[in-house]
Amino acid sequence: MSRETYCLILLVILLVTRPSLDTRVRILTSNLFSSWPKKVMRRTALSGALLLSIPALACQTTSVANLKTPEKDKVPIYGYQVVHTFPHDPGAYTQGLVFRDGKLLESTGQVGHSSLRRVELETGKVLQKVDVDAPYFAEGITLLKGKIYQLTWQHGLGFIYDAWTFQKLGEFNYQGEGWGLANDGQFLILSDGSNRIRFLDPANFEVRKTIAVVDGRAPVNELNELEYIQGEIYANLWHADRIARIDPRTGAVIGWIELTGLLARGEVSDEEAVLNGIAFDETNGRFFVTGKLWPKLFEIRLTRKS
Ligand SMILES: [Ca+2]
Repeated sequence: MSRETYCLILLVILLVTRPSLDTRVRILTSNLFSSWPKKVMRRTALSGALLLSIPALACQTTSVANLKTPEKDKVPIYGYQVVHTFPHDPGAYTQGLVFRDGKLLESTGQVGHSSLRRVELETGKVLQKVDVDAPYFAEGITLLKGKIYQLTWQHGLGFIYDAWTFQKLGEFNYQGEGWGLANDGQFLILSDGSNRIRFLDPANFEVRKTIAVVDGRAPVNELNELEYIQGEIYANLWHADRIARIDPRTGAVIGWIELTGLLARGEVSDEEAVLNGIAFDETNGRFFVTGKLWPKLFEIRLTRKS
């Protein structure tokens, strides 16, 4: 008999007999040890129930452990195919990227060069731009219910803009650093360079939930630019040619996208010109990625590697 079958049978027996288990064990011990004092018999009955429970608990623990291990080992790895290559402003230090209504929205960083832009996908032409003045270093952006939210790196200050006019509507505060930003239609989803992702209520910017991103048991740190795509969080990792696909309920990494070789060697020279920027065209299912100071933006299709 397999261990699983044994555990199942034992659990069924326990469930069926549980309400009267104490009584049955007492009758049994009473018949066997009728001459023993009542106090001793009661102890024997309880010990019997405990002894029967221990294997069941052991079975349960083993089952949960068995469930976790294969999941950890089975995180799929994806590669890519380039569908289209588009021009991208090589002066844009990309910190936030969104696709909405046929255009890209982009946030660029570095003090004195920070901005919010609307960009034509096909040409890379900047159609609309508002500068973010020093001392602020702009970071992630997201568009939620007609408003664009933009983070700054180390000032704990965010800006809110009208999504069409780029008119500034307000500001908000948050604890710690601001790196990437996305939303799930309800909450702002914020990364801060650690493995922590916070969910902020856009009504008052209070933290409603925090998840710790882990690959198996290992924390996945330096989470950068984000995108919420079809129920998952996609996250760039700073200085890595890979994107993590994250379960927003648990923080578990449920897939890796390997993008090594996407931009040919020599196309950028700055060591900070790293992959950063994920956007998704919900209408047509198109997936876009670029990097800081990259001259190109790519539409890619994911391929399963393992
Ligand atoms: Ca994004």
